[in-house]
Amino acid sequence: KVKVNAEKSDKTSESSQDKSLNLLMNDHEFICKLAEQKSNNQWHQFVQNNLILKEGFVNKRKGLFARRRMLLLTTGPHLYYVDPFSMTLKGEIPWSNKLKVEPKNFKIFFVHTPNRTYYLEDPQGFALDWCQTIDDVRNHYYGQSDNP
Ligand code: 4IP
Repeated sequence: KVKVNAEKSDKTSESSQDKSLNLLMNDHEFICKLAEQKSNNQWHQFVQNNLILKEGFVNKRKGLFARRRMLLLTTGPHLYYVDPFSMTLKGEIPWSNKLKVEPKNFKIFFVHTPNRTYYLEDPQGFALDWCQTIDDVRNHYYGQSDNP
C-alpha cells in the first residue's frame, strides 16, 4: 500500500476543491480517497493504485503534431498520460529530482526531464496551475534543494 505521508493533518478533508493539492493526509483519509477513486474515477485503471492528485486534458506536442492526452499526476510520484479515445496508457513522464516545470504562458508549459522536454498545452488555460501542483509534488517528494 502506498502511503503519501506519515504526517497527520488536523484538517478535515474538504473534497470540494479539486485544484488545490493536499498531500498531507492521514491513513484514513488516504484509504477513503483511494476507495472513492477506485469506484468513481474512470482513470483509476491506469495509475497502478496510486492516488490521483490532479487530472486534466492536455495536448502533448511531439514533432509536428500534438496528441490529446489525459494527464494524471499521482502519488509515487507519477505523471501518466492516457489516450482518451482508445482509453490506453501511452506513457509516463519520468520523475526524478531533476524534473522541472516551466510555464510559457497560460496555456503552454514545459516539463523538463534530463532526456527530454515535454511540450504540453492546457487548452483551458490552467498551465500555471499544473506547474504549481507539479512543483508542490516535487517539493514534497524531493525537497526544494535542487531548485535554482
Ligand atoms: C507520436 O506521434 C506521438 O506524439 C507519441 O505520443 C510519441 O510518443 C511519439 O514519439 C510520436 O512519434 P504520432 O502519433 O504522430 O506518430 P503518445 O505516446 O502520447 O501517443 P511519446 O509517448 O514518447 O510522447 P516517440 O519518439 O516516443 O515515438
